[in-house]
Amino acid sequence: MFTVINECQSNPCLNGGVCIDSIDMYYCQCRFNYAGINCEYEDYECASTPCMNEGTCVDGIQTFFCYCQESFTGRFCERDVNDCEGVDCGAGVCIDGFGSYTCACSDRVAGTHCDRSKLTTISQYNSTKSDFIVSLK
Ligand SMILES: [Ca+2]
Ligand SMILES: [Ca+2]
Repeated sequence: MFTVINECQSNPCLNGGVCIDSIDMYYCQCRFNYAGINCEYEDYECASTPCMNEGTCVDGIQTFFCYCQESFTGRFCERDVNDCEGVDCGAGVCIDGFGSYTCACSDRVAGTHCDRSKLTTISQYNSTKSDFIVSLK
């Protein structure tokens, strides 16, 4: 004589696992991606801090997602966004930065986009300066 006890009655299997009753014990058939006697484990894929460049890791089922800082992209935020894309530096050369760009201008031009002639700038400067000197006299 033995008493039949359904060990599954307490619903021991977590995360949607299916309980299989046995003699004096039970088994949990875990759903995909879950493990442990009671299907209590699901891997924390963010544990290895896979997101680079201060990206934020969000754990998923057997995967993770990286939310990147504005100037980075890619699955691991490993790639720097090319901030020079679509930028016209005129006679200068665009230098990509982190969330910004710089136009390196040639000797004859100036301005954020190398769109001002330095010669104009200097003559403007000189006229302003002479006006200033005149006003002092
Ligand atoms: Ca996970
Ligand atoms: Ca960049």
